[in-house]
Amino acid sequence: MVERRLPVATHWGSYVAVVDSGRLVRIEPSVDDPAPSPIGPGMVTAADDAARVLRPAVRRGWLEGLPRVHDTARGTDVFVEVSWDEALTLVSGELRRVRAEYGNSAVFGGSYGWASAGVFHNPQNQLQRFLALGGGYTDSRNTYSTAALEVILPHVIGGAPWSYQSRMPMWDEIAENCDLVVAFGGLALKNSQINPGGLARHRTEGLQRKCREAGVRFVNVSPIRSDTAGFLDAEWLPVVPNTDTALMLGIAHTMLVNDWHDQDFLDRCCVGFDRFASYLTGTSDGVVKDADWAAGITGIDRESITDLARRLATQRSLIMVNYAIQRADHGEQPIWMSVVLAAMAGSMGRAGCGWGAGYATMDATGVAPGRPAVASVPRVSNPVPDFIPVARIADTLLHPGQSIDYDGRRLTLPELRLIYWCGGNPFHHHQDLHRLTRAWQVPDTVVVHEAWWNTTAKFADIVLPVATSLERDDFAAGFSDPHLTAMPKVREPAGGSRTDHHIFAALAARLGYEQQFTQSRSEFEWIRHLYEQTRAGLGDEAALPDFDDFWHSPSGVALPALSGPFPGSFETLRANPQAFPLTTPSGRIEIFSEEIDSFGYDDCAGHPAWFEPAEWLHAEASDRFPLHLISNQPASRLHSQYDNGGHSLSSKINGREPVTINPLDAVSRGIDNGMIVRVHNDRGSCLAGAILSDDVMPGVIQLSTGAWWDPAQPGQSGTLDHHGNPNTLTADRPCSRLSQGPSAHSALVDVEPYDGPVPQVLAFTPPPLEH
Ligand SMILES: Nc1nc2c(c(=O)[nH]1)N[C@H]1C(S)=C(S)[C@@H](COP(=O)(O)OP(=O)(O)OC[C@H]3O[C@@H](n4cnc5c(=O)[nH]c(N)nc54)[C@H](O)[C@@H]3O)O[C@H]1N2
Ligand SMILES: Nc1nc2c(c(=O)[nH]1)N[C@H]1C(S)=C(S)[C@@H](COP(=O)(O)OP(=O)(O)OC[C@H]3O[C@@H](n4cnc5c(=O)[nH]c(N)nc54)[C@H](O)[C@@H]3O)O[C@H]1N2
Ligand SMILES: [Mo]
Repeated sequence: MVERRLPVATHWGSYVAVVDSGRLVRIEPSVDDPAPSPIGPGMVTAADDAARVLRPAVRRGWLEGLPRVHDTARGTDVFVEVSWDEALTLVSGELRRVRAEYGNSAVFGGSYGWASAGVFHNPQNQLQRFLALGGGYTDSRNTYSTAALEVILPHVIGGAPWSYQSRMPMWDEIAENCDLVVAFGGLALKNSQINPGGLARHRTEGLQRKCREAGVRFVNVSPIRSDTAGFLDAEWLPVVPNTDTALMLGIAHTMLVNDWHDQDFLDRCCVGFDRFASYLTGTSDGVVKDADWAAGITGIDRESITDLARRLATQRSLIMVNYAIQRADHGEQPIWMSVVLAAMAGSMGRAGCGWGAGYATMDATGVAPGRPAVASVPRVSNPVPDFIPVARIADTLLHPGQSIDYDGRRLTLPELRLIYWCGGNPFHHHQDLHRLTRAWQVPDTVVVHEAWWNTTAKFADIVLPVATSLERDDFAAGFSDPHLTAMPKVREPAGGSRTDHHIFAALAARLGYEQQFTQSRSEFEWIRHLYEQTRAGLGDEAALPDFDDFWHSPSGVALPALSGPFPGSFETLRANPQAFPLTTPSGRIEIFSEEIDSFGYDDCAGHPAWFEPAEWLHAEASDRFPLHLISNQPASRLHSQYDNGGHSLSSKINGREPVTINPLDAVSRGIDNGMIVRVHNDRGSCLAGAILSDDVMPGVIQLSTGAWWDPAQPGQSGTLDHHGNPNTLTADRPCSRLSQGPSAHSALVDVEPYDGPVPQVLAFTPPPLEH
């Protein structure tokens, strides 16, 4: 017996794999990590569970040929296991046919999803390189995380969509300089377990503690109390979901009428405050946005609003917004309005104060302003110009040829014939899975690379089994994490699984461009090459070890820290707006945007404004569906990843996803702790296990994302989900014509005890397989 200890890097942190005679025995926290995530150890049992895809498989109806288009059998059919040779011949043949008959834009390679850590094996990069070399594909733009923010912020503060990350105060600076943090959507530590691409150490909790010890006061504006850690002693303002904009307007009005606002900063560094002020005072629309008005909408009383306005304006303050508040109908508005509020409060551009987004949504934001560039698989420019806003996939399939608005442009939705998904799980992540099921019947062919028979694999035509990140060599470089970690393979791929790269190389060989795809490098040569390229790019000062030393170093290597001020800094703007303009049309913060105004949208005006969401607690539909569904990120996994892992499975109640309900709402419905309940609306229904808690405000229920969708009758619209995926209930409605982003957090439901026979959860059971 030879026990080996090898480093493991994941989106939820770094670990050590203990391997005995080639068998993965356990995954231990890394000793360097002060707050390791419990998700990692639970990966071990999933590695060989019954849900693993072991061989290429083709849906029988697809193999038999007809009907393929508008095929209602997707999601319900038997799969036939085939050899790799046969599978690759089918996929390459189908790509060739679709390209020849319909053109390359008929191939959808948008393939949104988080996949796994690893610089080389990034599946989207591999897929898009493969498809681009073959003539191109329809791409997707923006993310499910922050589509509204990504589109609105460049208009308001300039810069690239994600540039705010290096322009906002870091936790260290907050501890040193700030008195008051008001966090819209809170600062849930459960979310800071995660960082895209990996992270060497979880630092957010320690940094939050440091702020508290330094005396910073926190206000949690959120429907859920536990969105801030207990040690922060935060004041909790339970806000009616989706009404943050109204609350901020009420605060802004209070600042304005009391003359608490920073007129000097507004004059020198912003444009359009006058026009916005006439909206606040009601001159432009007859509605005074005062604290009473805001109280009526938000459920926060007038005194609290007034008090918050005074403290924000008179103390050294920081306004934080999370991402959830913009995954909602009109999600652009709270983001835009939060910038305006920070500008009014006089804190923008002062050390450790002002405005920032996404603190504690990942371990990187607010921890480090970025990291030096790391080489990645070279992108090939896509010859097809077509793209869709990421969350408009069902619209595109259902309404090809239709035009939609997007950030001042008109887009024509392309006709998609072949969907190629690799590294994402749309049957977890997309809103209204019933509508997605209908849309999924449209294309000729759906190809999916997956390691497990999750719902997306079950709804595919051709499933190619992939090696997991534990089953291949790579190295990790997390988003903003100044660290590189070697990821040597800790076990052999399960069954006949292959890496995504291996699959694409074999397909490229059949299609005649293998050499362009692989550049004649083996996988290990690529990894060495990308590391050495990174090392050379960083130069002598970074002094990174050579590849062989790096590869054998158990805890990886640190990259040099970046230091500011960064382009578009609010500090330099405040100091000298002429010398350091922003890249907005005016060079200043745009409280009024002539550009957005010129788009003429009825759902996104020239300045931030309150629009009633389509679904919220004061909507008419709340008579029938009186509870607002918050489908936030799960504490026990990353989205749907490792829902079959030990940690997530241990969080289930009677095999179902937990749903948290306020005792007032539960008791009036006869619901007890631990009971199986049915959550429902007109779009669908699911079972879940009830948890009663005062942490969730009355009128709100919380059901995290990511339980593998388990439709009672797959393929049938509205069917009951036995497991508890909230996207069986959410609406597939764009935030607005500006961003076309997803609006998962605008959904009304009701909940009742479930009295029927308790069905078995089949989410982790493969479909019927034939050989
Ligand atoms: N209702 C509601 N819905 C939401 C949200 C919400 O707040 N509410 N949040 C949204 C957000 S912010 C996001 S980011 C999305 C997340 O949506 P996704 O990113 O699609 O979710 P994941 O579960 O991370 O899916 C990743 C998939 O890739 C597979 N995978 C992992 N590694 C590899 C690999 O190397 N190769 C291949 N081929 N596959 C791999 C995993 O098995 C998994 O099935 O969900 C969105 N959906
Ligand atoms: N453990 C874990 N961590 C994760 C992820 C994961 O899957 N698991 N996913 C990662 C990803 S991809 C992303 S994008 C980030 C997402 O980061 P966020 O979007 O910030 O996270 P969520 O958990 O969806 O939401 C956080 C809280 O926002 C509050 N909220 C919802 N709607 C409203 C509203 O209208 N107003 C107010 N004031 N508050 C509201 C809810 O109470 C919710 O608990 O998290 C990342 N972190
Ligand atoms: Mo996300």
